[in-house]
Order: sequence, then structure tokens, then C-alpha cells
Amino acid sequence: MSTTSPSLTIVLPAYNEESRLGPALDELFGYLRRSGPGRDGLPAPQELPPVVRVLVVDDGSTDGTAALVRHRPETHAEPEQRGALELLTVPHGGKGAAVRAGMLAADSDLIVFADADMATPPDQLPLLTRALETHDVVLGSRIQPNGRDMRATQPRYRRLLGRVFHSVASAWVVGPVQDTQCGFKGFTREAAHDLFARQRVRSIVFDVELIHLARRRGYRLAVVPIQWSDRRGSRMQARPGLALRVLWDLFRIPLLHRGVHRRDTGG
Ligand SMILES: Nc1nc2c(ncn2[C@@H]2O[C@H](COP(=O)(O)OP(=O)(O)O)[C@@H](O)[C@H]2O)c(=O)[nH]1
Ligand SMILES: [Mg+2]
Repeated sequence: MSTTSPSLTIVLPAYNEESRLGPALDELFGYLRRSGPGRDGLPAPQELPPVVRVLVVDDGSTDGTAALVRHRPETHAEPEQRGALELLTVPHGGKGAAVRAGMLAADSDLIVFADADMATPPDQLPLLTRALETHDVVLGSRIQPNGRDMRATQPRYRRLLGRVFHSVASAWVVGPVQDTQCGFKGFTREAAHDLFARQRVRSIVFDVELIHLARRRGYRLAVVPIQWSDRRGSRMQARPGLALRVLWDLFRIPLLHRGVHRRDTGG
């Protein structure tokens, strides 16, 4: 922890999100400014660290995503103010590459990435930061303790693809983690910078690689059930080439990181 107030950065990868990002940022900043208790017994927004930054990583969008961010009032807020907005523009490289760039650029004590469509509502953020008090890596999971799967709102073809993906990923790479692909994950700065510096995969399989690396490095991992609802306007396109890319990346993850050892925890 740094000596100044603890801080949190929320990294939002965005690829051609000009229509979904505005309402999503309204929802996020509205939440950060709110006072009073959280809804349904959730922790209050005040439980988040006093300094909260939002970093949009524009993944070479060809629409008005970057302009939208530049014109938001929060972009001109003091960086130490709760809810300052920053923009990082990178050449188009896919979600994995964009998340990696944002996680490595962020310098807060706690760093979270979330989907730019706020499929997970911002009032779930304190669930991640709370778990980060005792863990290094916290994986949001769309499977609730009662077994209910929030992904039930996805189109049927996505659920089917997800099941095929999961059976390969769990057998070959990630073991018991049930929802590897949830776009809502939190890290301490040390874990974020260590893991993302080692990250090689740029496709949507980057989540699986992260979990694999976190286990190899011996980080304290927690799984936290979170709310999620499918939002229209998905950027994922089920192209035939994507399936091959995904299989190839899954196959090579353990091979890429054969030489990775447990980190030295000094004790
Ligand atoms: N940077 C980047 N982000 C992407 C890309 N595809 C999707 N995303 C982002 O990943 C997040 C989730 O994407 P979304 O299209 O909602 O996927 P879905 O909810 O899994 O169908 C959003 O923040 C997107 O902007 C991409 O090619 N590059
Ligand atoms: Mg989505």
C-alpha cells in the first residue's frame, strides 16, 4: 500500500462502444457519487477506497468512443478526486491486449477490470475490494451460491459455445474455476502488474491465462458471486476463425508458461 489514501482504478476496455459507453459511465459515476447505504444489503459506495479512477482503454475504435471520453466532465476532474476519468488509446489488439495495457498503466493500490457495458452493475465493486483485503486476485463469478447462473440471459448460441469452451478450459488449464470468462475481476497492484506483464494471449482466452498464471505464481485467489445481465450490442462475433484461435490459445497456455515459478513471498 502506498502512504497516500488507498486508491482504486477501474479499467474499462472499449471497442467501438460509442453507443453503450455513455450510459454506462453515467451509471458508474452516479454510483460513485452516491451516499447512503447500498441496495439489497450491499456494501455502501463509501466502502470503496477514497480515490477512485476510471481508465477507459480505447482499443483502436473507429467510432466516437475516444471523443466521448474526452468530452465527459469527469475527464477534467482532479486526479485525486473520487471518480476522475482517463483515456488510454492503443492500436486495435482485442480485449485481452486492451485490458493488459490498462492494467499495466494503472498505478492504484487496487485495480479492477470491468466490461464497458456495465453488464455487472457498479454496486458490485465493493464485493471485489472487500475480498481484496484478504486475497490478491478476486474473480467475479456469474454463478450464484444457490447455483443460479446469471448467464442464462445470454443468447442460446453463446451459452452453448460457453459450455464447449469451459469443458476444454477446465480439463486442460484452469481446474475447478467455474466461470473463467466473467469480465469483472480485481487485483492488488502487485498481482496485477506481475500477472499482466507475463500475459501473452491477446484473444478472449486471456482470462484463462490469467487464472493459470495466478495459480502458478501462488497468489491468494477468491471467487465472488456477482450480479450480471446480458446487455445488447455485444462486440463478440462468433467468426469461424475465432473458434480456432480460442482452441489454439487454450492449448498453448500451459506450454507458454512452463517456466513460471511460485513467487518469492519472503517467508
Ligand atoms: N478492447 C477491446 N475490447 C473488446 C473487444 N471486444 C469486446 N471488447 C470489450 O469487452 C467488453 C465485453 O464485451 P461485450 O461485447 O459486451 O461481450 P459479451 O458481453 O461477452 O458479449 C466490453 O467492454 C467491450 O468493449 C475488442 O476487440 N477489443
Ligand atoms: Mg456484454
